[in-house]
Amino acid sequence: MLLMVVFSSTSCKEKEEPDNTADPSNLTVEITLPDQGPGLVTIQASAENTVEFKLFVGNAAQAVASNTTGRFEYEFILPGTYQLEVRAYGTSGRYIKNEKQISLNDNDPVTVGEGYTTPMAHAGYNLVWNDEFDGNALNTQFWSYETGGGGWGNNELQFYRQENTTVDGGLLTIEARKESYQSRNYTSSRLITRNKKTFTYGRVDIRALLPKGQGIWPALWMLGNNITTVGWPACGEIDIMEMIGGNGREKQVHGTLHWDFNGHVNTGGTYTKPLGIFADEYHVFTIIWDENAIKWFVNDVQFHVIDITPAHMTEFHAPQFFIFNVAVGGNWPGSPNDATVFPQQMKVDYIRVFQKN
Ligand SMILES: [Ca+2]
Repeated sequence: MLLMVVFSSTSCKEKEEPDNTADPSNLTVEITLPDQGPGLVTIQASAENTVEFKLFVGNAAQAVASNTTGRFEYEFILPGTYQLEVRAYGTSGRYIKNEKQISLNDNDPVTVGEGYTTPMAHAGYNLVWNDEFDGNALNTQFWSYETGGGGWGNNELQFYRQENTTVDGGLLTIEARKESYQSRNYTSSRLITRNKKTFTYGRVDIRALLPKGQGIWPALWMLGNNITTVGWPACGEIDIMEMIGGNGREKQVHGTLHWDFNGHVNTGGTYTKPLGIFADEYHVFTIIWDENAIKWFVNDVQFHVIDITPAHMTEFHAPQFFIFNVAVGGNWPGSPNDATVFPQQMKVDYIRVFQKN
């Protein structure tokens, strides 16, 4: 990919001194990215009345390089999103600057063919709804966006936007980005099927590739469709899959129920991969939910079951809708750190709901 970026300048004063020397002007910057992945990024700046150019990378206070030609080559080792700033200094001592964010993709992304898959039919069940994420737009007959940045009850750091969701190549992608928007420092997406696709009981298969990194919190889950009238947790919550990013935690996913029993109660189980992490390949996250119990599976291996027959668990005998989201930060994962690579993506290959025939 040869990406040429030209952008306009803003003016800053570094020194306040009356003088008869020249201020710089007309700063333009062209950036050339590697064809694929991280590597050598070339920056060519030009400006008038300029005696020196400086390149800044990330939040560092010191320039990584300076020269009189405006041409810089900087090697990026890791994939991620980086902030670049070029300053042009005039003989006046004052400078003008350009800022630009660049994204360098992973050289070797996980393909949809890697990892476990489940069949389109299960004995004793009918397929009652599925979304294979074909085409190139989210199907709004099934899904709605929930947007906003109020912390979502968990002091989460992201602002949820429609712009962070794409459907392409048979996949739904939700991307968590490090970018400032509406006083938040991260953006992501949250999708729901409320009032559109709700179910009581059945087998749910969701095939997904999970993101990774400290502070990243992907979730595939359900809430009672009556949440707008009875509130949470009286609506009930079925967490099919939650993963908390960060060292040592990315090999685990959690399946949990939340409900009301004289206040909020919850219980759940954890599955730990014998090798690797959930970002290495696709997995299928399944619940089998009937009148008596909810069972959780990863790649058809059951790791937890909860009896839902007690009288205080009426929440789990009523329609629930789906929620897919990638949160950033919050009470459970904690905040991202310098090692967290952005952007991060959760990719969903399909969701299929089966009910007993
Ligand atoms: Ca698909």
